[in-house]
Amino acid sequence: MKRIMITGALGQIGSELTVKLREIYGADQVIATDIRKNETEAALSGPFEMVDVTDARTMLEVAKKYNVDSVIHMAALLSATAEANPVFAWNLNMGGLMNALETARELNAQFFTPSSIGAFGPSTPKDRTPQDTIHRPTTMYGVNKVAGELLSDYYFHKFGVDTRGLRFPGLISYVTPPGGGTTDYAVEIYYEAVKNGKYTSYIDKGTYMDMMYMPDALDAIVQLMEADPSKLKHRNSFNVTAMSFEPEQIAAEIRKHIPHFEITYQVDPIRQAIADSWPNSIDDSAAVEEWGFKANFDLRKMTVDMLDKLKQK
Ligand code: AKB
Repeated sequence: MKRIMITGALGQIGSELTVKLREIYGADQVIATDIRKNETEAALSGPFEMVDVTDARTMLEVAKKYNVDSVIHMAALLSATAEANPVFAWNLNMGGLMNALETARELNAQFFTPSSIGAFGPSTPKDRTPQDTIHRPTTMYGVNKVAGELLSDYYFHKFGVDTRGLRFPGLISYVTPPGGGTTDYAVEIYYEAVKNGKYTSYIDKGTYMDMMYMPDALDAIVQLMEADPSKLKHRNSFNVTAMSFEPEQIAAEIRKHIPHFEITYQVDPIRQAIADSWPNSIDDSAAVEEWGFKANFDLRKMTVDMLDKLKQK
């Protein structure tokens, strides 16, 4: 029976992942941790502990208290916030990761942490970006993600920690809004479409980025954590994607349901530069071959579900 500790459990991915893992493995088996508590299902439906990921001692104490055998490390700053505060981003993203890896090593626990399409940079091939390719990111977030992938590989080779990871694209969900990412426009557009029938995009038309609907991202984490380790050649981290689109395409899809929906543009140069340095689309064939990754939602299916769920909110 798994006993999992999640850091950043009340964040964009963590809040839904915690609930899903509790459904699969049992409420008491999943220890949610975050720097502060709120009144959400993730915080209230099972054990919760306050953990600042830069505080190694408390993290280890909590992990030992519950005798966890898996550590899922989600706490991190996203790309735009990291770019606005690079020193803080380095300390939080790298310090937090190091503490979480050390916790996993001490407890001989399995380990997962997400990487991102942000691990790629302007010199990376832009279309169908391969699994193994050039990584020269030009953002602090990207530097953190590449270093994180390498550090996770190091903990596997040096200490035998069962580290695993995914390079996530932009994740879209109606549950917990993201904060401080470059791909956040693809979430905001649905909220604004339902609320006001219009959206001003900070990402310019013609800018393609990979995206995925949250249920597919959660399934991918569970599937990779359960995958047969002997089949994994790329532990940290697998390219995964479900769709690649630009703002006009998502707007056109929304218009099928909200015909008067309007998109206008007020480009944010910082987030646009980040988006321009990332791939247009990535190749996820290693994830498909090594552990059977498959996304169920494309842009059409995701749009139907997002609008439906947001209208009910
Ligand atoms: C961001 O935009 O920073 C994230 C990501 C793609 O890693 N959503």
